[in-house]
Amino acid sequence: MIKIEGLTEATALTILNSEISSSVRKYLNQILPISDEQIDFYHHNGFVKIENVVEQEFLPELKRIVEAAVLIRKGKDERDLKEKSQYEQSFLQCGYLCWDFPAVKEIVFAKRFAGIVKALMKAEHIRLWHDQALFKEPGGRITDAHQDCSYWPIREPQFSSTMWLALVDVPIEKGCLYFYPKTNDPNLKEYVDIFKNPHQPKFLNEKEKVFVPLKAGDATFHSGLTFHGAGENKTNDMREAMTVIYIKDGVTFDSSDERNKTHTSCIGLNNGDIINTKYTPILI
Ligand SMILES: O=C(O)CCC(=O)C(=O)O
Repeated sequence: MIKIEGLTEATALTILNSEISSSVRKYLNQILPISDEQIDFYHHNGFVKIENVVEQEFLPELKRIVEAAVLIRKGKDERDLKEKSQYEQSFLQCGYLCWDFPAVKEIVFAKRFAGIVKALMKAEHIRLWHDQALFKEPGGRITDAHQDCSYWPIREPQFSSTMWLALVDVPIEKGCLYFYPKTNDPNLKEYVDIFKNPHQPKFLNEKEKVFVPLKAGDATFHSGLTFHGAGENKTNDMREAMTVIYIKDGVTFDSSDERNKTHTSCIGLNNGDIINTKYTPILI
């Protein structure tokens, strides 16, 4: 049974049924400029850390909204961590929250975040791919190393990017992300079945592995190609992160892999179509 400090189902519903404050709404839609060095770092290494994507003044409201949504999605699950599948022991995964909770939609649709990806991808327009809160429970196991694009039917995976926003401080011992720099190479592909039967791709043993601890409000952005994972949560507190995944406008649907071709975000598309569904609106 998951517990989030200070939240009950009733208070969570009140939060989710309330309007986001006008100051946070304004903040979420202000563009945050990033530097050429940050853009170059992202292209070179396949990820970049950006500090203070959400400043302390604005974070508590965002954090409470995401926590409330997670509690409503997962609060009825009575199982202990040990009773869960190996995959579920890596994180509580709550996807497509923005379509159920208007307050979460304000966060997921924020131009502040999409604008960073627009700059990183040097794109004209950015679409939403999907969102997911990823909370790692106290005692939660590692997140096995993988490449996100394995699970996504996108023909141009170099134009997909995940924002992983820390809602709490995430030091190494709480299960921060680790990345394998420079694995954002279209020639490096290996499907890791993190859901049922994870393995460690052999070539990763030769690669550098970089842990990226974050302070609350910091975020990392990683390419859909970049191999990454996360450590265990050795603390007694929940590791709380919100992710939003973006694609460059114009990327196309690739239905050639049976394992991912029924992805919700591509509903109704035919092979080769531009990804433009009700789940993938233009954000900026
Ligand atoms: O949060 C985690 O433990 C893993 C996150 C991840 O793999 C991702 O956001 O792509």
